[in-house]
Amino acid sequence: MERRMSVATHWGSFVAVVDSGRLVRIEPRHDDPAPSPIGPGMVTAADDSARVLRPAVRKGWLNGEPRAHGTARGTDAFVEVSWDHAITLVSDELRRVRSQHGDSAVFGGSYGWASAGRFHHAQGQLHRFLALDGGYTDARNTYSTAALEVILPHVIGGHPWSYQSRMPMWAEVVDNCELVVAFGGLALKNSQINPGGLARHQTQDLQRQCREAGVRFVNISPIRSDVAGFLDAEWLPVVPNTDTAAMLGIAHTMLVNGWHDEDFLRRCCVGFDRFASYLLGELDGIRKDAAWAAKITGISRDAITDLARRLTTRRSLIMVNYAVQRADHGEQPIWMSVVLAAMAGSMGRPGCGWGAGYATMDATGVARDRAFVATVPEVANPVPDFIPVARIADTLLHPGEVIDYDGKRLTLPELRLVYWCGGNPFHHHQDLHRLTRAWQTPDTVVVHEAWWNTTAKFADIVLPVATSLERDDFAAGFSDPHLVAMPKVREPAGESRTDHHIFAALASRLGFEQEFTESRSEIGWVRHLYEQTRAKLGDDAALPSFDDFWRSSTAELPASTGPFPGSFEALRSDPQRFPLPTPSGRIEIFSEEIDSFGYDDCAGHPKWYEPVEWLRADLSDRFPLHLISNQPASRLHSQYDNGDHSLSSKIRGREPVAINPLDAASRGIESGMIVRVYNDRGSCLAGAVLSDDVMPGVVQLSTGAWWDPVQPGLSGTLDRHGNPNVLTADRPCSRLSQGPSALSALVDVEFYDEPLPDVLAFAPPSLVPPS
Ligand SMILES: Nc1nc2c(c(=O)[nH]1)N[C@H]1C(S)=C(S)[C@@H](COP(=O)(O)OP(=O)(O)OC[C@H]3O[C@@H](n4cnc5c(=O)[nH]c(N)nc54)[C@H](O)[C@@H]3O)O[C@H]1N2
Ligand SMILES: Nc1nc2c(c(=O)[nH]1)N[C@H]1C(S)=C(S)[C@@H](COP(=O)(O)OP(=O)(O)OC[C@H]3O[C@@H](n4cnc5c(=O)[nH]c(N)nc54)[C@H](O)[C@@H]3O)O[C@H]1N2
Ligand SMILES: [Mo]
Repeated sequence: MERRMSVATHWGSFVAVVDSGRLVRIEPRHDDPAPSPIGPGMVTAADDSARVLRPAVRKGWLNGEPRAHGTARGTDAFVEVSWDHAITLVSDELRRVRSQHGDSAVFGGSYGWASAGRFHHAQGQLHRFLALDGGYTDARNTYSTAALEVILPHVIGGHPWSYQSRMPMWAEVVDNCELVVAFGGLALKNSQINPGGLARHQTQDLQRQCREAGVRFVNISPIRSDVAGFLDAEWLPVVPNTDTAAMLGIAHTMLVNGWHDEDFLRRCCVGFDRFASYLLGELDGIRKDAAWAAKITGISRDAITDLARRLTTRRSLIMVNYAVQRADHGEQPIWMSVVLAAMAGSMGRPGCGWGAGYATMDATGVARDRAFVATVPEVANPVPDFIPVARIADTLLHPGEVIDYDGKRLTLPELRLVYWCGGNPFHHHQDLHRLTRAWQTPDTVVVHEAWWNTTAKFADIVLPVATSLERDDFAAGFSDPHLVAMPKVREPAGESRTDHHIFAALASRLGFEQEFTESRSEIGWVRHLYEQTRAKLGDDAALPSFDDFWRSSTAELPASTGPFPGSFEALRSDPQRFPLPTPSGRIEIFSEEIDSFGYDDCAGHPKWYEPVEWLRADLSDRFPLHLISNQPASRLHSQYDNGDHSLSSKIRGREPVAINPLDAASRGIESGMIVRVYNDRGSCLAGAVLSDDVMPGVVQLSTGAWWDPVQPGLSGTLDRHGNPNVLTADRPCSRLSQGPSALSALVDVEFYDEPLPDVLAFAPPSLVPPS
């Protein structure tokens, strides 16, 4: 007998069809106008050969071989052990490391997206466990938007993410805006996603409404298809990483023609004069005019002048995506985009002005916020140490070194035990060969994973976890006004357990089980968090009882009514009464605070800094193509790369790389050929796709193909599968944010004229008996 059950994921809600306990298929929900094809592809992965079925320990580690440096992490075989044995090994090692090296030697940053679900939130569970056990070194900011998160509080004030409720919503754009200029485009592929889940995908409809209302779109991006075809956008291909120069050219044109909004700049901003003298070249002798910008960006002088005119004469909205700041000096395009919007005269007008991240998930621009939903209670971390999230390899390689970060000086701690739960550093980090070297330094790496991905293969102790399909929970996405039930639709594969179950067992061994579990069962917790939500929202919200919710699978949350402090509309109306939460109370075009840090790579106002790697760098003689490693259309990061949908996107098993036909022709590359993408850091195979959508000089290879090194221990070894992070640089954006700069990398591409090696990314490591 078939049963239909609710499923919630970061890529939407679905219906699981289950027959006698077996998951048969996953279908779209009838009320989702744009369901993601990733959902149905999850079925086969649930039982594929890459599943981790039993706890496993790296052989060398188990045999007590040297625990730091020169280990065989990533190359060794694994020995399967019982849960009891695994729990003993992990709890003993936690005790040893804490007593010998202190609590800050335990790294619990564990960055990553894990899965939807309020209770089984991997990082929430890990942090609660580690905090109760004595604490851990944490990681700050995200791989998504580190530069933005650090710069924006200086410029517009408030919480790093507060811009999401302060910028115009799509519905307001429809009603009020005439011109959208999108730096980095508006890729619909990315709006499949909402962290935490979503009931219905809305962005596509909202974008269509804009078009129907006559809003014009300009796509400033190296890739034409970053904007949906139905928007009929103008495409201005831009040399990657030069958006700041383009914006400066537009700003200069506004200034010299007197088109800028002097009134707003005077009343609501500080520091325009100092910035203006930079624009005019009074400080460095270089006028940042349209001709200057054209040379750098490849956008014509006329197009830049035209944009300056249209931005100041139309009701306009300047959008920046996240990719533009995941780059060398990534703070600058974010800061400069705010300044440009302030100059354009639209800042603080309904549906106009400035906003970021519209094309990054089905949440930004859809709703300002959502009502309160309870989560697993946090426990304060007794250890104060943290690292900027993308400095993990630096920390492992150079403990004790002092680095700058947002005006502070941080000493990188010495990490002895790395605990990862719900993330995939061998997906997300840049320069994987460098990470591999760094990864040999700690004594022990513990990983909770469902699949033998690269991070699992590079661990010492792998604890197999149940997936989100294999546990009871409920989801509440970012700004999504729904709760969605997530009943267990199948039993955990093999001996896998939930993260919570594993931590409860460890807590029991370490003597704080009761504090960790609060004596609740897992379903008891789910019910508790739901009831807490229901009680907090009160009678007006009228949430159904837990049992009714569980039966009907969704519950509607009341709309969030704010307050949303820091509004630009309020600022425009009366800056004295409604100051921004910045030191000056205004938009900081010049920041005294940043200026006082004295950084040579982030001055007191937005500036053009040449990236280390870009198409006009000397290095382009050897590596003449700029690599865009953007988000994959066919999966979320590395998740479900082993699922049907992602697998069907591969070319002879390799990740597709898109290349302009001109660049392909000069290299004798044809569509469907397997090519080698390479630079001095590494190389990978990929399947060529010829496309006019990619500007000449640029190649596009999405992230997320599980890294498949031919010789795992060997630096620079060929990746058979197509993971761009063997090519990217592990270089901070600047001393201010220390963010990742994945989008600043030069490569070359050649036809791979050798016998094709099999892709072994999805094969488990060798599992051997104990010796
Ligand atoms: N070159 C380049 N690199 C990039 C980017 C880029 O643009 N270019 N983008 C960056 C960005 S924006 C991000 S956000 C990061 C993403 O990096 P990650 O968030 O690390 O990537 P995911 O593939 O989502 O990794 C999540 C992992 O958690 C596991 N998992 C899922 N659910 C659970 C669970 O319940 N418990 C446990 N224990 N594990 C679970 C999955 O199997 C998967 O291995 O990548 C960054 N890396
Ligand atoms: N399907 C899917 N959707 C996702 C994700 C996923 O893994 N899969 N990940 C989610 C996450 S964690 C995040 S943080 C967001 C990320 O959202 P974004 O960072 O906005 O997304 P990307 O796809 O990395 O980049 C979008 C486009 O930016 C353009 N671009 C790159 N560099 C430059 C540049 O220097 N200048 C200009 N003008 N354009 C440039 C590229 O052409 C690229 O296609 O996406 C989210 N959405
Ligand atoms: Mo991200």
